[in-house]
Amino acid sequence: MSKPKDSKQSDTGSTDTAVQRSIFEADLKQLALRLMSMNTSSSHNHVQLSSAECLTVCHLAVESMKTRDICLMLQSPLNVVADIHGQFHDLLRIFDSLGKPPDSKYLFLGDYVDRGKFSLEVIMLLFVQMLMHPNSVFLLRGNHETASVCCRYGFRAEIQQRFSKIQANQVLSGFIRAFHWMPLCAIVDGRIICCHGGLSPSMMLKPFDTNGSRQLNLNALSSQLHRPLEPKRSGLAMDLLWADPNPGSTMVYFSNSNEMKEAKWVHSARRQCSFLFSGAALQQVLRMFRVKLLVRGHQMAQAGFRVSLDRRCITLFSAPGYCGIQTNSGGVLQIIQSSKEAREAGTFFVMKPTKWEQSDLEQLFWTDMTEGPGG
Ligand SMILES: [Mn+2]
Repeated sequence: MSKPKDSKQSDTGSTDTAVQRSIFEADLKQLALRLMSMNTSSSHNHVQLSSAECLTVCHLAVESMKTRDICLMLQSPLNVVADIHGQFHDLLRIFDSLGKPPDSKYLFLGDYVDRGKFSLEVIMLLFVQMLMHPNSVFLLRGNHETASVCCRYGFRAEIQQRFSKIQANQVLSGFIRAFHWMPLCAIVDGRIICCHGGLSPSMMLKPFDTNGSRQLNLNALSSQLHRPLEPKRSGLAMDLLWADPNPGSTMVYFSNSNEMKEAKWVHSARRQCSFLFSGAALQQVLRMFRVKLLVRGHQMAQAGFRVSLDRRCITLFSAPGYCGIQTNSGGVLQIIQSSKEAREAGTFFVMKPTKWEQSDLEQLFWTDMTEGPGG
C-alpha cells in the first residue's frame, strides 16, 4: 500500500492529488476485499496486514475524522451497532445479514478492540469502510478506544504478537492517535441521541443550559470537548464513554427540603469511575437536546439489547457469546422510520452466538484478560 506523500515533497498540483487519491482508493478497496473475504471457517486465519498499511489507514482516518464534528448529525435508514470487542467473525456476520456499505448505512457505538483476538481486523475494516464510504459508515469512540484501556485488555498484546517490537510500538501509537479524533456522540433523525456510555452530570453545569435550545447545548458540547482528546479521570468525555443507566433507584436525603428523593446521579461503584444516571436525569438531558431516546452500548445484554428507564434508554450489545464465556446474543438496531413523533426506535436484529470448539476459543479470545471494567 502506498504511503501518503509528505506535503513538503509534492508540488500539490491538482493532477498529482487526483492520481494520489485514486491510488489510495484502489488500495483501500483491495484492503477491504482482503478483510471481507477472510476465511471464517477456521479460528486460526488472520488477515495479513503490514505495519505500513495500518499506519496509512490510521493517518487517513485522522484526516477524515478531523473534518467532522464531535457530535454527528445523521439520518435514517441506519443500522446501529454497539460493542464488537475484536469479534471479527461476528462483524462479518452483521455485514452478511444486513448488507455491506454503501448499500447499508451504519453507525457504530465504539468498543471495537480488546477481549477478542481479531481487534486489528475489526478496527482496520471499519476505518477502511469509513474512508471509502464517508456517508455510510460512522464510528463513535468507546471507552476501550483509549490508551489506558486498550493497553490492558488485549489490543496491545495482539499488536505485539503480530508485529516486530519496533513496528508494534508504531502501529499502537498510530491507532491511539486515531482514537483521539473519534467523535463521541450522534443524533439520528433529530430524535435519537447515541453515545457509547451515557450522560454526564457536567451537562447540568454551564455552558450547558437545561432550559436552552438544542443548538446552544450542542455548542456547549463542542466547546467542552477539544480534540485530540484523551479523557481525564473524570468529566464530560469520561462520562460519555463510561456512564451507565441506574438499574434501580437510589434514594438520598435532602436536608434543605427534609425529604428523601431519588438521586439523579450516583457514583458508579462497579466501574470505579463515572456515574449511574436516573430516569429523571435522562429526561432532563433528552429535553436539552430535543430528542426522545438514548441508544448506547457498553453493557452486556443477554438478549443483545435491553430497554430501561421508562423505555427512554436502549442498551445495545453486538458481541454474541461475549469473551467466549457468555451465552448472550448480539443485537443491532435498525432505524427504519424517520417519523419525528414515533417513540419506537426501530427493529432489533439479533444474532445467536456461534458454537466454537474449546480449542477455537483460545484462538479467538484473550480469556486471561476478561477481568476489568466490562463492556
Ligand atoms: Mn464499553
